[in-house]
Amino acid sequence: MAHSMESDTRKKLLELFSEAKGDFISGQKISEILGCSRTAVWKHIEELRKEGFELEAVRRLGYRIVNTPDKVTANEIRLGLKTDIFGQVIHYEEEVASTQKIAHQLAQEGAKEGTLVVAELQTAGRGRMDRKWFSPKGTGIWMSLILRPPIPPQKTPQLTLLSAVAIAQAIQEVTGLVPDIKWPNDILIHGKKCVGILTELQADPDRVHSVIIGMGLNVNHERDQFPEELRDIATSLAIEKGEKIKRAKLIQEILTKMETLYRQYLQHGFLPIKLLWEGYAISIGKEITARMLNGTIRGIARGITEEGVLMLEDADGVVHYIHSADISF
Ligand code: BTX
Repeated sequence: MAHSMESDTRKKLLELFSEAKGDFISGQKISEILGCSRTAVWKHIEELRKEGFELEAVRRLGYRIVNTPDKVTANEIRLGLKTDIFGQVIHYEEEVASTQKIAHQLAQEGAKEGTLVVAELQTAGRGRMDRKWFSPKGTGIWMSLILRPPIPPQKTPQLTLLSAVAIAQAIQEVTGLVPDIKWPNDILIHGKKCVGILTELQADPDRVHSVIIGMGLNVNHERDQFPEELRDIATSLAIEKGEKIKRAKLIQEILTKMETLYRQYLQHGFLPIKLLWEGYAISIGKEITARMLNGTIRGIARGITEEGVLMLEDADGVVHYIHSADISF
């Protein structure tokens, strides 16, 4: 109980600073709004400082935030977050095996839709089909979002495409870079992968309990921070942009875009998302190879269906409907 009181107060304090947009707020006002003593206010401020927030304190004027750290703590993400649901509950940890694992656990325990799990470092970050996802400390965004959509299980791949669009939009907004999406779940910049999305389910055959969207973004990695085997195929936003990016800002933008698209999706279905997705897609109209568990097909990618399934036309003119595969050009 004491703990949740603490974090409620902290949340309010950050909201106050967020509303102040860099202006001073008097200690008096803060203590009134938070309903705590001036000494308690001072203690909260000290704690924010320990987390890397730079706060200026001036007599008679009060406090103001001068700079925020490049961290992905719950506080950092909350400061200025404009969503109603996504990221309103944040579960942050410094180091985890995989944020997916924690999100699954929380979902099972009844976590609310929009709950976000985020970590600085993953020791066992995972990709699709038990592949590994390289998730070093402090440079990337490693997070999982819990959704509870009222849709049947077979439609959940659409949420991967929705997430890809949201992330592409957010990257574009924050960095000015224009990403490409490679069906179904890769986001590339200048042909190299900088984002991976992993969608996992807790479901009965006819009912979804939760969808866990895992998102991995290489943000501030330098080229030599990638292991040898990834250096030619992976990139980071900082490498492509030539400057570092505030990760919390990007997370906020992703959550905002995702919430907007998710609302549209629940109201109007997949079609509006499909149109946006096609705007970023690079595989469509090209000759590609799709590798699946049960074989390989080469052909021309004709587009995606209204369900988000890839249509691949082989040399005989037969169209194959591909639900899950790895694509190469
Ligand atoms: P994927 O199976 O499409 O891609 C995995 C492949 O991508 C690997 O086999 C490797 O070749 C390459 N790869 C590994 N790490 C990186 C990296 N950092 N950047 C670029 N390429 C890489 C993609 O799976 C889905 C990844 C989801 C990751 C998120 S992070 C938060 C959440 N927690 C978790 O454990 N996974 C998700």
